[in-house]
Amino acid sequence: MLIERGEVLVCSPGRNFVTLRLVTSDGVVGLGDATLNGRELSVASYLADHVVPLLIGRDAHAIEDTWQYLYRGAYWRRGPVTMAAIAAVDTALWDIKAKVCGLPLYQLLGGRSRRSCLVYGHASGRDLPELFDSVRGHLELGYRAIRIQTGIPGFESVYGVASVAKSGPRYDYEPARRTAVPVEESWDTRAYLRHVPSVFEAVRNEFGPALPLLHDAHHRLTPIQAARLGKSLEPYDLFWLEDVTPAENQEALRLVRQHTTTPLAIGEVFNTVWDYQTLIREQLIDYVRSAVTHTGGITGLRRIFDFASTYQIKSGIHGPTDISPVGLAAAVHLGIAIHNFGIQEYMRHSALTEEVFRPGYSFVDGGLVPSEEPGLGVDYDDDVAKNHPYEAAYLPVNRLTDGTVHDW
Ligand code: GCO
Ligand code: MG
Repeated sequence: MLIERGEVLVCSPGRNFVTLRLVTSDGVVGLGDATLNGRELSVASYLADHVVPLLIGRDAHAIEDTWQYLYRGAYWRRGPVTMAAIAAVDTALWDIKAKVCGLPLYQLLGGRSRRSCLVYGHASGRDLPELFDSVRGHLELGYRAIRIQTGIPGFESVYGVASVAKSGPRYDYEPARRTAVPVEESWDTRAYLRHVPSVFEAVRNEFGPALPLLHDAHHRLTPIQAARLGKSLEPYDLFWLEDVTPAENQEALRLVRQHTTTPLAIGEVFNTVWDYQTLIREQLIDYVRSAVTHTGGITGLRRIFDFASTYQIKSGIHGPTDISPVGLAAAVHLGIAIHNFGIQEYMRHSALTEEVFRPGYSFVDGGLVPSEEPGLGVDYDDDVAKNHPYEAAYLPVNRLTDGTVHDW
């Protein structure tokens, strides 16, 4: 069974998505997600100009060989654009193989290790009353673990908090804006560090000790600031504290780790197992945050999880709305199969997105359950998609109050 055709599909049902569709000589169709928020067209070009032409006529079953061919064979290896493109090919080939076998994809990854993948949702508010409403809304929807983000007094917009108040429980903060240049936000680390512990104290007082709570510092702290934050949050028993430092400096986590027992999660901007080498070998983190979409697909992420499992480090797959339903479906198939599953991020796509991508996974009792259809269990509707063409959008740029560019 040979790969006969590859189509790169770009659509924007409220936000941009890049999808690869591979079609075999037997007419079997596979889908892969290649969405890289704010840089979508670079991956679309990498796929259309440099990858799809190499796939035509290749054995559709040779997943590992194709992965190595695209990774080692490119000479210029790693990086988010390359690894998102490889991810899309890899995921589409797994989708095809599972369809040919007539099995849901997780069966090819070893079968079920659990009934469902526990997820966490995103509660946010500019202040405590708004945050509490958002937490309650999530609990009513059935969430059993919740990420907590709030505004910082004196700051207009802060990462993870919708800039306009939203009614209803759905968390639909999408940081990428459809503007010609990125919007700019501002930041003060000292104000943040003073504020966050009081937020968690209030949430614990209101919602009790049992609810798993998470928090994302979004790469903004130095190692010593991160250590202080981890320590100050210890009384509130976090499930994890995410991306405390810009972790391309893996050794920085040694200092953080020496000072706090708050569990740490890192990796949404990582692309390969090499990005985790020190973090995993020295047991500097507790959860691996990568997405199938950004780490070379199921093949690439499985490699990272297997390495992590030898150190009791668990999965925490990145699942914001910029991972398409195709990428999320792949995550759920992988998460249900691996032994070292931790938790899955689940923000919920808009109804319009789910009209373009018809996902077969379901949200039951606070967890995601994969589709039982052969393959990934996601269909792409070209007719709906063509009414929603690409629109340029950027993630924000962050500045300190004196104007210095800071990590966003
Ligand atoms: C998360 C993330 C996202 C990112 C987004 C960037 O934890 O889900 O931090 O919200 O900001 O994926 O495109
Ligand atoms: Mg994050």
